Amino acid sequence: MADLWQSAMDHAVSVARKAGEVVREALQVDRKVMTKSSSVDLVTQTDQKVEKLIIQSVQEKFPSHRFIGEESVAAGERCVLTNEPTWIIDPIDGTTNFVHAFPFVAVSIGFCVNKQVEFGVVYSCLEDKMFTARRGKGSFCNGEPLQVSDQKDIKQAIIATEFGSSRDPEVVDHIFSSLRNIVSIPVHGVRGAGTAAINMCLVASGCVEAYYEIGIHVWDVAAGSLIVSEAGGVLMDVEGGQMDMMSRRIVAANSKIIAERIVKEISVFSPLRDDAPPDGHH
Ligand code: LIP
Repeated sequence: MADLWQSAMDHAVSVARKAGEVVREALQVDRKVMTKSSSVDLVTQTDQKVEKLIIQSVQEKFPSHRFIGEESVAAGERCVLTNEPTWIIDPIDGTTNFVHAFPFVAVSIGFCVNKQVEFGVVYSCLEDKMFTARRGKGSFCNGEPLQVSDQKDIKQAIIATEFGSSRDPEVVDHIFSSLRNIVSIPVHGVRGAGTAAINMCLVASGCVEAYYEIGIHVWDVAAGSLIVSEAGGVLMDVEGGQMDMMSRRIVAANSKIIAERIVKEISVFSPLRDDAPPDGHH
């Protein structure tokens, strides 16, 4: 099996690079925006085109594999992770950035077997940085090994987070309450690249000590989660305990100490799970 997954990973890297080319070209022409769950949850024809391109190319090589894709789910497909080999795809992570030409846009491809991420590929296509991780084999950026920061003092840390794509006043209150607590620790700074995948690559690269967010989806974090853990980092739920990829909540940090410190400051809420049944219960 090990060799099979290696060839799947090689394929993921090459298709991510191709997808990145399409994204780069489209940045010049396709800025026609549509909306999904809210007026700030954006999608473009390029998201849909790139997801199709990736799925078709993978299907040709691995016809029995399954897919969870951001735009396929938006189009009504169920988001269910089984034990079968499954490709979890975000064709453009950072769609809002793409629409505004803010220069952090990623193609994110995670690959799970038995619900465990076997490899993750995040291509930051405007920076031309290819982040990769294979379970048990480390994380890399353009072939160079990655290592999380060794800073354990939260007061010397930079924390990454996002404002997300909900403008529900209650959600906004939670976001600002967490942010206020964290800024007031005080930390060195708070940053956000506008994409979960790139924020996680920044944790893996040692540029920020942690990233947390509530409201992300499995396709935003599947690949990045392995890139963080293979670079020596930890993943946690926002209430502590094990991170659940379908829960739409994540803390990714350089260490358990930093993750647990962040958890203390997060104003917690629970969005509808990615794998919630269509009748919409929590
Ligand atoms: C984005 C995430 C980001 C989050 C946004 C959005 P998209 O993904 O990466 O962290 O704050 O709301 O979900 O929609 O650009 O793929």
